[in-house]
Order: sequence, then C-alpha cells, then structure tokens
Amino acid sequence: MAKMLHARGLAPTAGAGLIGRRALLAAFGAAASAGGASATTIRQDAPAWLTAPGDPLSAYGGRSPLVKVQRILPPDPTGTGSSRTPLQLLEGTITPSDLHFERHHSGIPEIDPDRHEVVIHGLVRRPLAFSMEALARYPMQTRLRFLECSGNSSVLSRGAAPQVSSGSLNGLLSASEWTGVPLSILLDEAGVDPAARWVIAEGADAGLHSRSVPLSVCLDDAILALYQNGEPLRPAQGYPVRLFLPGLEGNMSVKWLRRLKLTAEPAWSRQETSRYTELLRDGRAQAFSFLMQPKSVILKPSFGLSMAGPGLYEISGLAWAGAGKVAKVEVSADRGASWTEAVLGEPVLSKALARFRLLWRWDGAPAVLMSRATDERGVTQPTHEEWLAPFAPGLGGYHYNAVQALAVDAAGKVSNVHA
Ligand SMILES: Nc1nc2c(c(=O)[nH]1)N[C@H]1C(S)=C(S)[C@@H](COP(=O)(O)O)O[C@H]1N2
Ligand SMILES: [Mo]
Repeated sequence: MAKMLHARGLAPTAGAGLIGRRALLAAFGAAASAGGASATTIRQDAPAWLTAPGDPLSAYGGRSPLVKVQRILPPDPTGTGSSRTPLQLLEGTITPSDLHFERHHSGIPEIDPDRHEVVIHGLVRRPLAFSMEALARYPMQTRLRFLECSGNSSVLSRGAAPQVSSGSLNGLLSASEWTGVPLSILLDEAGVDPAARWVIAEGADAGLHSRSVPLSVCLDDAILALYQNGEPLRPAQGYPVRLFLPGLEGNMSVKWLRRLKLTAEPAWSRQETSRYTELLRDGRAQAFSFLMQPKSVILKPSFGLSMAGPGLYEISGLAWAGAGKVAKVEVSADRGASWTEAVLGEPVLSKALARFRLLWRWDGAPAVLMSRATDERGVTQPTHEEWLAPFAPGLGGYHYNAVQALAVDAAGKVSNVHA
C-alpha cells in the first residue's frame, strides 16, 4: 500500500488534485509534518534488541534478512537473457550493485584479471595492450550514470499494456557510480590515424559480443570502467573491465572488454543488424540509433502498489535522458488533459536518473496518471501513438520512450494502460 499523508491546508493548484512545485515549496512545512501525523499508539513492550547486544562485526556486509527485494528473473534464468531491476521497490537514484539489471547474450564469463588484457589496434600509430594492472595506473574519472537497454519497455510497443510491475516493464534500467579510465587518454597514447571513424569494441564472452562505436563518442565521455559503486565491477556488469558509454543504448557498453579496433567503417556486427535496429513503415531499417531519448516512469503508485483510499499521496518516479540533464518532469492525473510540474531531487545530473516527486490529493474517483520528461535540449517524450507512427506495425520496439499511463480505479487498484 502506498503511504498516505494526512495533511490539511494543502490546496491543489492545478487539475485533478496535483500539488506541484510552487505550492509544494510554499507548503513544505505542512507537508513534512504531515508524514508523521498518522502515528497512533506508542509501544510499551521491550523487544530483544533493546536488552541484549546485537550481532558482531563482519568483513563484508549483507542486508537485513527481512529485506527481500530481488531482481525480476525470467521464468528460466539458467540460460542467457536478462534480469530486471525492481524499480518500484527502490528509492533514490542509485541502483544497489546486487540489483543492477543483467543482460548477456552468452552467459557471464569468469575472467582472471591477471590473464586478461585490453588491446587497442587497427587504424592507430602503435597498437597497445593493457593489462588490468597497467589500466589501474591511469588517471580515473567517477560519474553517476544510468544504463538502459534499448529493448527496455519494448513490450509496451506491442498491443495492450501487460499487467505486470513497473520493474518488469522498465527494469532494464539501472544507475551506478562508474569509475574508470577515460578512453580518450588511451586512444591518444595509441595515436589515432586520421582515417579512423569507428571503434569496434569486442567482449571476451563466448559470443564475442561486438559493437561499432563512433570515434567521436570514444573521444568524448567514454570510459573503460573498472569500478561500480566504489567496488570492482560485479561479474555480471563486466568484471574486470567494461566499455561505458554514458547516455547511449546499453548494448554498446561492451562488458568484459578485450579489444578496440579502429576502423574507417562500422563492422555491421550481429548486434547492430539483426538486433537493435527498427524497421520503418517504408521498409528501410533504422540502424545505429544510439542515443537514449528522454523518458520517465511513475513508480509510486504503480502496478502492485495500490492506493489505500482517498487522501493525500506522494507520487514519485524516475526520469532520465541520454542527451544530458532532465530539465523538467510534468505529471497528469487526468489522462493528459492538464499537467503539473513535479519537484526534481537535487542535484540533477547529466545522463543520470532524476527522482521526481509531487503530492496528489486523490478524491477517490477513477483517474489516469501520466508523466512526461523534457531534457535540456527541450526534447519531450512522445505520446504512445506518436511513438508508434514511424515504425512498421509490431516491428519497432527498441528505444521505446513514449509517455506511460497508469489507471487508478475507485478501489485504488493501479493498472498499466495506453493513453
Ligand atoms: N560482452 C558483452 N557486452 C554486453 C552484452 C553482452 O551480452 N556481452 N550485453 C549488452 C546489453 S544488450 C546491455 S543492455 C548491457 C547490459 O549491461 P548490464 O548487464 O551491466 O546491465 O550490456 C551490453 N554489453
Ligand atoms: Mo540490451
């Protein structure tokens, strides 16, 4: 059940009971005190933890055994495929490493860092090989960034919206603090040939996952990531080293990186031809659509997290944009007839997840909630219909970033709908 706030004196300023940015800031005191106002009884018993010493220290922590939040696994998780981050059960803007989504096409290789190297070759002055030890001696950069598979939410592009959790729909999305060596430094050392336009990145998994990356991206904010949330990468995220390309489709951030080959032309690898392309209505295919466009999802409430009767609720969710910062998120409680700007959690970082929040006084009548993000370029999420328009029916699906909608019925039950 979503938490209900019993606040008085907070008047909605826009349509359908939404209390947006302006009013919320003015009424901040009232809202904050409202959160605790639902306490009723003060306990008189003395549980064991108040009277006996607790557990000893440990060399590596774990979470409370009472916390059960897990990745969302496919019915048969033994092969290759993907697990998803249970977005609706998390808070804030960083994904715990253990809950980062996983997407792999040939399993998770177990790599001995002492026997692994990254080679830079092709159109360079001098080919180089970097041991993991050598890489770790270069200057590093740390950035909080999201990673999203371009297949995320694609089921929404095919017919009626399924009744599953938001994590099931949208959880090929996570955010970590990534630390690694800027690729530009290494390319500089290798000496880029003026004829080079592309960098073919190849992983050390059995399928030799490979993608063509424009050289300009590699000279911009690409890093060879060695650390995730302060620790060496998790095996599922590419231990001991992955290419990390902020804001671009996850498929290009090649894990278990073993080779970067500079070329004049793209490789037209399997991952950029048979997959991760969109068939257009005119029969041509759109390939190399790297950039993850602005997107947002309401997580509280969402499917499986119902409302507990009329009253004041905090609506919250995540927004992100591959091109830079999220400039604003608007929320509608009347199927898009009116929109109210939400509050974005500070700091809003480029190519990271932004948490948005606003209050909603729900009167108990059926409603349709929607959110739409606009990035700093001024690009806004399309509607579902607008998103579908260019693609051959049923054959688009990658890079789905349309506005999503949630229907709340009179009983407070939330379902996924198209609006
Ligand atoms: N070597 C290799 N890199 C890979 C993949 C893979 O199968 N092998 N999957 C790609 C895909 S499709 C995505 S969405 C991201 C997922 O990264 P994650 O598993 O760390 O979430 O890694 C990409 N890099
Ligand atoms: Mo992906």
